[in-house]
Amino acid sequence: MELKQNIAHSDWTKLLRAPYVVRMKIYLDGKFVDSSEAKVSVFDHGLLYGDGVFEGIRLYGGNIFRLEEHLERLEYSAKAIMLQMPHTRAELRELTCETCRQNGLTDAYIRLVITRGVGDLGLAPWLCPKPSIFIIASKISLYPQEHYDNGLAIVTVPTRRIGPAALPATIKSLNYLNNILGKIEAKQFGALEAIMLNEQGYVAECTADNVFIVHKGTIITPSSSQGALKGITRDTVIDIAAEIGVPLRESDMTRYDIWCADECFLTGSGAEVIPVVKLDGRVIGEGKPGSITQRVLAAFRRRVLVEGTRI
Ligand code: PXG
Repeated sequence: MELKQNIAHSDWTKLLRAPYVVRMKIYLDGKFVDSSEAKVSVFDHGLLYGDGVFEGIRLYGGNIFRLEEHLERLEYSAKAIMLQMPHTRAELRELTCETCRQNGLTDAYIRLVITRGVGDLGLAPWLCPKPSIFIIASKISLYPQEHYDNGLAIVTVPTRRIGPAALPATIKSLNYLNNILGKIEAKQFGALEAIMLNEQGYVAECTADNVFIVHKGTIITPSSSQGALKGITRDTVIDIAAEIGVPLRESDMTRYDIWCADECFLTGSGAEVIPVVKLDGRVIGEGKPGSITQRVLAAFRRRVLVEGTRI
């Protein structure tokens, strides 16, 4: 497959990492094992069918950001797919912290995954007697700093966000193929992220980020009923808007609303708060990160250092 390389090649390589070659301790089904030993079965239904749920969590300066909210979302995702949680909330909290401690990390990306576990071939989840769980705490590479300084140019991709009747966007499941198709299309257009529309043509979210615009002094974001994940960073931005006194509302959003917005930014545990200055070739606002976006980003960076669960 040939992908157009409009993006500086270095941008992509900076985003590529191979954490599995670095020695680290992984929590896997009851014990901490070396990464070289951390293996799941080819009969795991998480692998065979994408049957499982996960969280992507951040550790900042020894504090896990909004751990309770992530664990709650994980529990809700598991409940929605009728997956038995292998640990209590208290156990998961401790195991997540311990994974960071075992690896001597103070700043990290934590991936917590629960799969349906090992079973015979066949979709039926009852073929899998025991769910499997693993927790990886690894270093994270963010978008290159220049994109926080200058803003991203993104595109709308043809692949639509899966509708809520098929798979509610609120479930953070291991089925990311829809988003991956969006990511591939973004790269073909030379962009690092992409707007995904829902089946009705309204803006849902990006492939791994929520989307916000600022219009005439109000922050606006699509509601989760339009196909947006209830992002933990999104919730944080809602709190920040109240803190800094900027009105915020959830609303249906079309591409037009973004093209004609004064500012646009994306949020996610990986991306944090990142400005967008162009969509589909249209310059947004003045073509540079807007003042409200910068205030939100500054407030976010303050919060992550003081909020959180000490490991
Ligand atoms: N929408 C989707 C589809 C996501 O996957 C978000 C929104 C933002 O949610 P949070 O809770 O993170 O604010 C996500 C999150 C990765 C990675 O490994 C993906 C996410 C977060 C962190 C890392 O690519 N997606």
